[in-house]
Amino acid sequence: MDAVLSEFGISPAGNHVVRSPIDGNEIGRVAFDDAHAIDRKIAASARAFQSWRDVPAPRRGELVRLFGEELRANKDALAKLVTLEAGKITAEGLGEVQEMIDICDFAVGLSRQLYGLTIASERPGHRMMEQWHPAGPVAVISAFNFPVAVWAWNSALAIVCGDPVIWKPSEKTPFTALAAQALFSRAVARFGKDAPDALSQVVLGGREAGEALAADKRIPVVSATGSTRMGHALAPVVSARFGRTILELGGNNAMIVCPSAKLELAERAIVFAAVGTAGQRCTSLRRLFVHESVAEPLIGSLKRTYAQLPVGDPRRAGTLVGPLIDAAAFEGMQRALVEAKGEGGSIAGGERLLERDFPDAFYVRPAIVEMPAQTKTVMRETFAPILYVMRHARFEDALVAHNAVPQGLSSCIFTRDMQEAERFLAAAGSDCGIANVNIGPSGAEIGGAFGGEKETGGGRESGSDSWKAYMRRQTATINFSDDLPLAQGIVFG
Ligand code: UN1
Repeated sequence: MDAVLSEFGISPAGNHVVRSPIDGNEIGRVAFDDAHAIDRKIAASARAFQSWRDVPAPRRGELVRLFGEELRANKDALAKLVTLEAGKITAEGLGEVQEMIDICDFAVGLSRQLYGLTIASERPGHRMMEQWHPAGPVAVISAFNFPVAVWAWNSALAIVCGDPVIWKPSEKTPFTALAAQALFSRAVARFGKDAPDALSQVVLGGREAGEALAADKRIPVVSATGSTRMGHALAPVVSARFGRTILELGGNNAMIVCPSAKLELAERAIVFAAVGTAGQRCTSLRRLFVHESVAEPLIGSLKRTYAQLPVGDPRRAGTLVGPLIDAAAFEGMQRALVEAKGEGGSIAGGERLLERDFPDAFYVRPAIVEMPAQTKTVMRETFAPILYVMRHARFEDALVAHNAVPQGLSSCIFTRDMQEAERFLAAAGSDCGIANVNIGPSGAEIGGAFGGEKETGGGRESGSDSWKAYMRRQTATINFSDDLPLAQGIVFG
């Protein structure tokens, strides 16, 4: 471990113990930033903004290009850290770093495409346009489950948009954050003097650190990923000072399986989405609505697959399901299973595994829970590999149930019936930010805007025109005539 850390120039020291979910052993210690340190970092970020906003955007893109090169060169080492700290299997750790590389490429192109509109003016001899200026320091608060990719979605865009970044990673994954920051610093060193100090900084800490960033007027944009509860606490603090939030909160993602679905495809999608990352993605599949005509073969086959899933050390080749992040995650899962049972659920799997080999880590067999209806427990997001399965007879009923939960992140339908697919994507269809046909709900590409509605928070990160959230819009009108005509044809004096 120390060898991996020293590769990134990190020497662990401090009071906060960081443990690996793989075996519960200490990885190292870090020091949290106190209120003074956070204040200094915010001040440094505000200073960095003064010069970075003047650097031409394509030049800012060059820094992100160099960062992408560092990520490519250090992909394996960074992915290893993701596995150690977050417990992801190797393939998913590598996939996470690949997302970082992809968003860097996207942002480099974007650095030449921060387009505004030219708008026809109603006044003669006038030109009206919309321009996008850097917004200012952006705080990124990220969660343990995507310890580096989500920061990269935000920061690659923010840097290109002219904004310095202050990053508060999860206290469960600080080393991965420090490593990513070290790679960014290497890119800065290669870039040259026009990158100010403190363009990207890490703030380590718990809830108070996040609160300090949320409350500070010098930070116009706060992008936060985590639970809906966290969002409820944070959003009012930011909006009370008229700051802007980009929120990516809870998901309770579903799949509707229709009679015409290709079941082998549906099953592969279900397994990847429901048990990948041990069910700890925002986009994990949690609710399955199966048409009664295909329920028996699909559920039967799923149960057989689940019973044989390779659960274990995520570093070992062949493992598909690594550990839960900690004891609290395990307890949350067991609580949900007990409640679901009380509501009439019939449970397969869900038990703890490998307790003897790893007494301080929490491995589980992913659970399939057949529910008589969409109960209270099903409507709640439990961040663990539990798949609630419900049967339906009518597409309309499945769609209503699909949209009946408070969250609105990702969704999908498996069908080869064009009408069902289109109805799912239509205005009265899925109410989520992401809606897929014949693809599971997780594993979104970076090119699309990522985020969701309702309690998911409404933010959009990553691709499409999400960059606009990191900039301020200015409507500028220029009079090149010798007159002063007023808008709305007003004659004044
Ligand atoms: C998250 O879980 O917070 O779509 C992000 C996916 C990944 C990102 C998930 N690209 O599953």
